[in-house]
Amino acid sequence: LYSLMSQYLSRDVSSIERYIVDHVEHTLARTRFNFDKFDAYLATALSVRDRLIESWNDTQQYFTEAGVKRAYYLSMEFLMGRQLQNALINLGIHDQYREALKELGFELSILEDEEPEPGLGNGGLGRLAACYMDSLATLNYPVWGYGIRYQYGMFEQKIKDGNQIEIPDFWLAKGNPWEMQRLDVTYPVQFYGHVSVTNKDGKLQVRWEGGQMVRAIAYDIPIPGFDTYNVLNLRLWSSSPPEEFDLEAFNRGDYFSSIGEKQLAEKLTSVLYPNDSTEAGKELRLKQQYFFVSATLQDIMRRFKKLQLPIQQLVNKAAIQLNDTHPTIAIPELLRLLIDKEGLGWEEAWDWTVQIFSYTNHTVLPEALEKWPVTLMERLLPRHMQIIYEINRRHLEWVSQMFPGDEKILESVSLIEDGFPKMVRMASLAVVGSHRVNGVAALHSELVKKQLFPHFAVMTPDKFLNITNGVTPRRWIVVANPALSAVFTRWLETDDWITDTRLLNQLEQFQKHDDFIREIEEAKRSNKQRLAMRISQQFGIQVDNNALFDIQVKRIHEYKRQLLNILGVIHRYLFIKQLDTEKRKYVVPRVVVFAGKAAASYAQAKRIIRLINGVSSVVNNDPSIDDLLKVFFLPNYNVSLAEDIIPASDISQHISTAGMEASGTSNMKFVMNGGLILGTMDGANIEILQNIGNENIFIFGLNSDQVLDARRSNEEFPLDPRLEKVKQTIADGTFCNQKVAEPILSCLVPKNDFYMICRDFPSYLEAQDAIDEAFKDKKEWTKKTIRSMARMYYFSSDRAVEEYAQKIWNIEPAPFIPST
Ligand code: 26R
Repeated sequence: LYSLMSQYLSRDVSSIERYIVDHVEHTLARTRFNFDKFDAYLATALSVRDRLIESWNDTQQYFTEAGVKRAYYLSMEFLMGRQLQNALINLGIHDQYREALKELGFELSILEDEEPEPGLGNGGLGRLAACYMDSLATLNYPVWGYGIRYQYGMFEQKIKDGNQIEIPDFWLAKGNPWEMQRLDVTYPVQFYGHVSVTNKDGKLQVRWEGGQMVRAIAYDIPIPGFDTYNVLNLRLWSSSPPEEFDLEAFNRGDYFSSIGEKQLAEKLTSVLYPNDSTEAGKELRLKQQYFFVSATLQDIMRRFKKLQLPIQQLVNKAAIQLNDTHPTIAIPELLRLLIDKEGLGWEEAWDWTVQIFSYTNHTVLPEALEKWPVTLMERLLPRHMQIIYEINRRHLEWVSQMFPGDEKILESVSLIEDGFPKMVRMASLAVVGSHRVNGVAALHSELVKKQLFPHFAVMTPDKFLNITNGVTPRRWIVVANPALSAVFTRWLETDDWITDTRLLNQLEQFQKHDDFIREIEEAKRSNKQRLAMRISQQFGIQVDNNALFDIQVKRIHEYKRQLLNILGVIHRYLFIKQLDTEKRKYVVPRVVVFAGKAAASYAQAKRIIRLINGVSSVVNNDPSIDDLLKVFFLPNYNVSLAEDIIPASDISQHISTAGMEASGTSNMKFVMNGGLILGTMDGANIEILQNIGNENIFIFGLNSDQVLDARRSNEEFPLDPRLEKVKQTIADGTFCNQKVAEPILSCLVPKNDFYMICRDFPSYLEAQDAIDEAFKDKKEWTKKTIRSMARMYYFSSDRAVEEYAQKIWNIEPAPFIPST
């Protein structure tokens, strides 16, 4: 158990105590007799960080000495969640720390709750990046993450009178013990200015001059793997004024405007952008993108140059993964560095660039595909715009050789969208500039080829591949669900399943043991109890642990169809209300839980939150339904709340309109924790079904082909009478006022049914009925969850990153073995 780590880490409780007290006295300047909970958390975290730094240094030095090829994961978002518990578990010293703190008079789990949540991401894409870092560290892959150190992460959501309000999240207010500021790692980043061409000895020299200079400062966050000495690095950039900031204005005596300049530079990395389309085209967002890409590529080049190899070797030492299109400006930036700075010719520079880059697509929603106005690009990044035009010129020349005279194809594959204004299509740029393009689930990867890039897929079929998402079993089973983890380890007689999820397959044979079934049920009960406590603290309502916990937690978006869910809840409420006492005996009591944030400017999503809260207060306060139904909207969904909610589900809903959810990743987490899925044939649901068997998942609704057909034909159809009744109740003002109700109701007619809520409603209710029936046989239900858990090993992010390493990056594991 934790054999490797125990050799190198001092694990005895009294020296851990000493480390912690040392930090209390020397780092925090408190006395050992007078420090509060937060100090205790900080001192504990700092003592863990000290251990990580040593392994971090050894690991990185080893990578350099061994000269291994590295991969770089570029992402605008890393939704890491809290670090303390995760680090202690990965290092195998959680129990020892619990003991040490007990000696000092503290309970570890309470200190863990003191940690502010680092919410540097919107949702799925950012959390995926965090899972991948954990797996890459655990599997000893030489990879770095690069991103932005936002001072304000995802906003904090409060609910007031049923409405969402957004509170700025200044998560760094009390300091961040997990980061190391690197004042020695800084780079200048340039914006605006102009391009000049001079003739030097018959050779054209291109220079990008003038404009604004900003400085990037590195902050490093150590990423420990599980049961390995290796520690990876996540490098986040923060903006600051350049050292010699507007000295001129300063010398003119214009002190205040020179300070204004300084503040502008700092603003660059201050806030995470929400994933909503109305924010698209914003100059500051493009500046963030280039800022982090420019600093990252300078850093990668500096690391490469330390190896003192010819520049031709770069492709053998570096692979760069673009997490969605957000860092795509890295493609013209690398070309610029190779051509303008290193003096290479276009052909060679282009060849290597394509070999180095690869791109992951995370959405097919047209409104989420990034496009930047050409005019903005020309102003902000004049040299890059020239380079993009040259890429496009050569690209179109090549295409027209393949399809001579086909203007339509040229228009569709051009990197520039011809319109008013002209736009640069970042996704097309990412495809052209990468040697691999992947989707994140089997269906999604097909849609990437057929819907998004049909011509590219014909011209370069080998570029495209699927790598189905995965999630880390460390955070999503071991950290989130200690009760279940203990059952797994007890019955498997090893905890090797934590790094080899295939072993979970052995659990299936235990479904014939009543003891095993009882222990699994007991773990679920304790997790439901934990969530029930949270609910009773927040709402003052006691819920029944035996009720079916029915959960939908994710960003609020029309395509994710929280609306379909709440319409179903209203139907259930009306249905129960008209039952007599005798019939009510057969109703399965339900606790329905929602959580999720709406982008601040997404009006329809906010109305849906308002409706959910309206239904919640009516239903929860109606004594006439005998507590057979309760509805809650838990505010401020984030990673730590997810850790509490996910293990407590009996059913979770993943009910996006088919073809619209790229993958989903919480679906995997729920099933791994012994919850069943109510879902559509979309994203990774399809592969989950294939792996666990269709008797263990509740599927309903149109599939993606049928959705397209329905949209094309736009046929009239009669509304389900039950839906009519639900609509009528909403229209009556039972749950919310007309200003909220009307725009919601207007979508619930066949001709406006873009998200197929009307069409899927009847089959949704049928699936819900099937769930009630199945839940009545408790033992059989538990067996379903056991078979599901046992068959989920494919969805570990360990499997996913291995595929990236082998099929895209061409890198090998590089474990550092310290000499004792
Ligand atoms: C352009 C911009 C402001 C923006 C749009 C959309 C920024 C961020 C997003 C978020 C998207 C790209 C996202 O999170 N996609 C999700 O990625 C997950 C990981 O692959 C998938 O599981 C999930 O289905 C998908 O919605």
